[in-house]
Amino acid sequence: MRKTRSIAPLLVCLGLLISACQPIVAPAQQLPFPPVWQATENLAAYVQAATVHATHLVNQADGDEATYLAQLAAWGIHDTEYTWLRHLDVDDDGQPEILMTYPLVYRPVGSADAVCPCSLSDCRRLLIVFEEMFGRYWPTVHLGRLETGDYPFKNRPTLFAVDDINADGRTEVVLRQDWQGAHTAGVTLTVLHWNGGVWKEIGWMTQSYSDVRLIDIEGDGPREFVFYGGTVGSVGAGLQRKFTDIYKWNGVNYNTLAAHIPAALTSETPYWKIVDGDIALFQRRYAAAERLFADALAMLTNDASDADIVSGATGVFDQNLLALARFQAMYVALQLNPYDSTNAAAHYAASQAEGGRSPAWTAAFWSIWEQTGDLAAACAAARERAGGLMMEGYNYATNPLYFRDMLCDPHYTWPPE
Ligand SMILES: [Ca+2]
Ligand SMILES: [Ca+2]
Ligand SMILES: [Ca+2]
Repeated sequence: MRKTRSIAPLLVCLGLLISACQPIVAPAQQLPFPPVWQATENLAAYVQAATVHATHLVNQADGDEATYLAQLAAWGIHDTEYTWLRHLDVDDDGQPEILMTYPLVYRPVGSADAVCPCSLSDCRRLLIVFEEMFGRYWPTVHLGRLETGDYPFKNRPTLFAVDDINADGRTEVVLRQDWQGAHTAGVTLTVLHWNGGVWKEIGWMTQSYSDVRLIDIEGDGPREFVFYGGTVGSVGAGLQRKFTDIYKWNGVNYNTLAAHIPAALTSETPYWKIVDGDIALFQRRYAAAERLFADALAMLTNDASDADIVSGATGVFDQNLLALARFQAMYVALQLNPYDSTNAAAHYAASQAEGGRSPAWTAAFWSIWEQTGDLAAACAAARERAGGLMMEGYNYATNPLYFRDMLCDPHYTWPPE
């Protein structure tokens, strides 16, 4: 009892002390809403104000991501897919830095609405690096191309990777920016390296509608960037398909396009079946070519498969594709069976029944071949008959192709796009 009575005043005193000290130990400082950028405002001034605000924010959160996100949420900013703090040693000095993705709140030109808060569909961000010194976080460098460009706030950098991706023993920072054009969206990657004084850009790559991977394809150490996509998002772009672009470390940067590979043999339409069939012919892969031309014929002669042909393909376009597929099927049948023309003759007969342009080309070919067995001379006759006609349905995303270049062994530049 005595003992209890003796420490009671002490507890009261201690309680007073703690409550009195609380504002000093953990300041109940209320941060104002982030600075709002207006389109007419000076960019540098905004970035400076935002950096000051972000510095208060990261120190108030004491570098804690959950606290940081909670503060953003309290302001009504729910960009949690991209907004975070990362503790990473980006300059290889053994001490982690903080990389903060900071929401850029802006007011669009001509908008009377006060503030458009950052949302997932249209969120602009700053990426800021903080160093820890003397128990506080200090801003160092802005990453990305924020300070340059006609419309810098189109930049939306997020961290794609922080690692030694080129196997030189130093850390790289890879930023990802998702861009949105008039009718096409895409992704841009920027590779940055801390050279001891400034961030150096050692890679810049972009592709539309892209899935991006960072993998070491050959297993030799440095990783490659593999982009799969590349289509254009407008009706006027016409028939397209995805392709794979591979960017490789060349000892200096990541700007070397090491490979550009159409998504061969995954042709989505009769057109691409035929193009891939021609590629297979060019490679002397006759069985693959035969299958691809047969697939194209099946799609073009079966009404139920018309859904496979993208909207915008006209009846004339389909007829041309049918003529090409028929001719090429006949040609590859002769390549596969030079001493048995049964299959080729069946295609020849079908071509005469199907109408369109096919009868003329095929008849020119067939008469020469029947008389001489000379494929080259027969092909030359067919090409001459095709003349200067080009495929209809081409557009800005697809190089126009001459029929004569698509007959027999292809004569156009690979890969056609
Ligand atoms: Ca460091
Ligand atoms: Ca490296
Ligand atoms: Ca590699």
